[in-house]
Amino acid sequence: MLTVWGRCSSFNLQKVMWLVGELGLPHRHIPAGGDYGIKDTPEFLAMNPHGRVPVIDDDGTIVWESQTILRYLAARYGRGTAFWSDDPGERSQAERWMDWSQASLQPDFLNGVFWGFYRTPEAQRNMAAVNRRIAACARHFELLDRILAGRKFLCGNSLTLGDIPAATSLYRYFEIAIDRPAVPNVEAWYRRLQQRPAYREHVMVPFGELYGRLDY
Ligand SMILES: N[C@@H](CCC(=O)N[C@@H](CS)C(=O)NCC(=O)O)C(=O)O
Repeated sequence: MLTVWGRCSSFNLQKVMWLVGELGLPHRHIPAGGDYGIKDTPEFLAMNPHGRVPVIDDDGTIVWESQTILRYLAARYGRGTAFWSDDPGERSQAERWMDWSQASLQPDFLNGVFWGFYRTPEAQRNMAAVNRRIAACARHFELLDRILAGRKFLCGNSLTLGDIPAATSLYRYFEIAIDRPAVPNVEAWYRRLQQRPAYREHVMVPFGELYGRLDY
């Protein structure tokens, strides 16, 4: 049985749970991190020495780092679906978007805007820095808008691992009170994803508990 640890409001847990839902994998979910604690216990640290969520235990195979977990689950359970290809060139189509998201979009959106603006109490916000990150996000989403012209998902007409990290940002990006450019193709992509039960259940999770909180 697959066990997944992490609180439902965790961005990185959401990526994993979205894929678990898409693949229809039987699993047990254990809330951890945030107010649930657990992540600093010796048992948890023995699984992930960084004490971060998500972590999975798949019949004794322990994996941490959300995007490594995505690759693991897709390779283990997604062969023959659009989530995994044994051809390295084909697989790189999705992997480049995963890595771009983690290296470029996530630092600007999740760290710069979501943490800098939403999670930081108003009196402590550095709005000059936040505004630079909002502008960087506008450029990222405008680029995605150009990529998505004439296609349903980032790598073509099927949902792949390439969509998961970037599209996990969409719910928060469109919900928080910041300036955004017009990105009609990104908005159409977001509407398409909202038709997927796994996206609605695991990504569109209200995040009010995180407002003004920097403690986890
Ligand atoms: N690079 C790691 C980051 C893990 C991480 O920072 N997780 C956050 C939640 S998104 C965490 O554990 N925060 C502490 C907490 O929830 O208590 C990954 O992608 O899995």
